[in-house]
Amino acid sequence: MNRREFVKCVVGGAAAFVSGCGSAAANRDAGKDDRPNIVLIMADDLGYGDVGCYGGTWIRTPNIDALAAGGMRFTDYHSNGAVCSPTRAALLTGRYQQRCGIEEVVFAKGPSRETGMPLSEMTFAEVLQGKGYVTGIFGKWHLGYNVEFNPAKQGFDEFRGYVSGNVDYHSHFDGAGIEDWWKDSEKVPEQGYVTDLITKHAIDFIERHKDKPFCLYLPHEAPHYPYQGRKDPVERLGGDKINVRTKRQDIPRAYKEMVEAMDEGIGRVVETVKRLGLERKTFIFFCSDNGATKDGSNGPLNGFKASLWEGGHRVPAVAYWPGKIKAATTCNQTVLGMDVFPTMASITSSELPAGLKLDGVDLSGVLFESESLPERTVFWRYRKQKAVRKGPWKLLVQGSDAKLFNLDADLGEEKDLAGDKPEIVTMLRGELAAWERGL
Ligand SMILES: [Ca+2]
Repeated sequence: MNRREFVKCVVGGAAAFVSGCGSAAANRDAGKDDRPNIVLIMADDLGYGDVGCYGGTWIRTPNIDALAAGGMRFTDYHSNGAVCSPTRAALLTGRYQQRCGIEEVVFAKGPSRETGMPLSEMTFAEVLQGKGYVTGIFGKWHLGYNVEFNPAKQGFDEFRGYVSGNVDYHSHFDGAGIEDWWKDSEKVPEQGYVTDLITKHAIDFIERHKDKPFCLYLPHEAPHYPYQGRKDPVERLGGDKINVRTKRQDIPRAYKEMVEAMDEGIGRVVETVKRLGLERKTFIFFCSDNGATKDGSNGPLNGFKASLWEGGHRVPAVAYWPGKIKAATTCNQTVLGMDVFPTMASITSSELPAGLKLDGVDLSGVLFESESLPERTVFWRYRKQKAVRKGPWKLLVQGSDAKLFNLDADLGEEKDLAGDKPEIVTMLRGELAAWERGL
């Protein structure tokens, strides 16, 4: 059975492939469905130092901070990629992005624009759709521009948003000057500030589906450029009349406003979940898709977006589920974006199609029982850099150069221990080579 047949079959309720599908549908009819909802919120280029509960002081993020105060804050969470598209591929598929060929940004210009995540990939949305969930994505896709790669083809019942890496927050033109605002698999323009549109559609989705199990994916644009607050002018008018990067001189002011608008939107989404009485049956997870650029802050971390120093991929992440996740807890275990899919599958008691092997691991024990994950080695690869992580050790490889850091003692990656610990370097190099061979 291929992936398409699996989805079709399960949606049709004909298969015993996903357990409990038929009885769940009956439950839904009776209005007593106790399957938990999922709300997955992801910021774009938000750094460790851009969020209050991570020690950031220059931007106010009371609503993200409130999720951390009422749930679990991860100090060692990493995006799988150091840039947008690779992280999203891994998040959606639960596997290293290298496996589906999304190692680089899917760019708005050039031959890259014609590419996208292969439809043969199984996404969390497809698995949950098969389990009877209503699935929605509002915000940024960035896994293919052509309609053949649209979220509607990858398990999402509803989509409002854009398929490129960034759009003008007001005019919704992408970096190539092409209008980029969609309703499902059609371009349908809509007036409004991107961050507020995402929030508006999220609330509407929750209200419409409050009596069914839903999976809501909110990939925000903030604080990715173009740097535009709610009252800032349009920068892209379409065609050649664009500035791909803003030329404004007051970037910090705009950046701050963008994060605060997103934080406010997150607060409104959480408030909606509470108002509808869904708080104790909704798993909310917030994260960023890579580290901040030099316009933001990665706090104590070295490096920025697009590098494999910690500042490129160690990012804020918070899990919230009152009654299930203890309030004000901190998780110091190494966790990656690709772990979100298997965690969702576990929480929703979804079985994966036979033969689908995920690289991520189920975090339920960590979230609900304060358990430790089994020891594992994890990997990053982007352009000329590769990184390996095992326990406190991180190997950062660039060409023939390899640096070794003990992140427990040296979060800022300042003291290279490669010369002192050659045996660890050799071990991690061996694991890296084996991982690359297995891709
Ligand atoms: Ca990004």
